Amino acid sequence: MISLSITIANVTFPSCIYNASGALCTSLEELIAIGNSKSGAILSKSCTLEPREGNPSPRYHSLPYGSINSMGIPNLGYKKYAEFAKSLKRFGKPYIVSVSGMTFDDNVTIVRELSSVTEIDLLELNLSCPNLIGKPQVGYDFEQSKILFEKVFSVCKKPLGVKLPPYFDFIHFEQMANVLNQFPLEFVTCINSLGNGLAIDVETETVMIKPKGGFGGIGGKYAKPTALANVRKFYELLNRNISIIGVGGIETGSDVFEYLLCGASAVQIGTILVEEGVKCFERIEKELQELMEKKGYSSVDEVKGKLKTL
Ligand code: RRO
Repeated sequence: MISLSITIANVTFPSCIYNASGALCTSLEELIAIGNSKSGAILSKSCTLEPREGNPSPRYHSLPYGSINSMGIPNLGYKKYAEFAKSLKRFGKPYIVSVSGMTFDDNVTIVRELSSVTEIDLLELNLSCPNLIGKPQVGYDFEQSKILFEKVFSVCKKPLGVKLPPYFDFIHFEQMANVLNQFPLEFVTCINSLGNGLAIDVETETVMIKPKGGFGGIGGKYAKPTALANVRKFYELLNRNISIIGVGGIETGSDVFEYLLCGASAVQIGTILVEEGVKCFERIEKELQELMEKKGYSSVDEVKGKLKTL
């Protein structure tokens, strides 16, 4: 059988396919369900210093080719995700906590505290939540990102990666890559949802979600070409010791294969996990294995980055 196992920061993932932060991963029950599934890791919902209710509902809607959300970081507060670590250890796969502090100082505090919890394997610093009212995404401010990394790496004792927003212009890829290459980052996750999209119900002539007048992050198939481009561009620009994790519109094993070709070491599943539940991991893994077998590949590393250009 083809192995989909990978290693990032000396941590072994039994499969390169796992959940995206935000998709069915807020409560302990949901995290246990991911543990019991074929997901290659357990990644938590982004956490803040204090618990949050999030934005008013409705705040998620599925769309013909994906989803729109403006959740507003509903989560149990970082201390709970630290507490959960012990009971998630038994699943024998990495436990990753996503961090999305409301302020610069909150991010530093949360990273410092979580980095001393033995059973947490990695941290994913989310610089790209598009749904906080009055708060721009840090990932679009290259100078501020650099200042934050300087501080975060001075307190972090765990392998740490960063989740980025989508970029659309080559100069912005270069500016961000230039910042990222200066730090001991273990991975970069591309991409967060396409920020501030708008979905409309023609029948009622109304927006689909309540917060921010209906504006929200777009996920699913709508995001895939942009996500592939971000993975590819960062694969070209980043130091080779920084792994790239792809996320956006993955529904099938063939979708995962495209991400691997672009240079991803692993991928995360968001919208389709919400729609299909944790059984999606087994299906997508099987599809990927069958495709790789048909093409004569036997490991993720053999496919990684092999995209051909014309
Ligand atoms: O909770 C959210 O509204 C949310 C977050 Br933190 C994020 O990073 N991306 C997203 O689409 N929604």
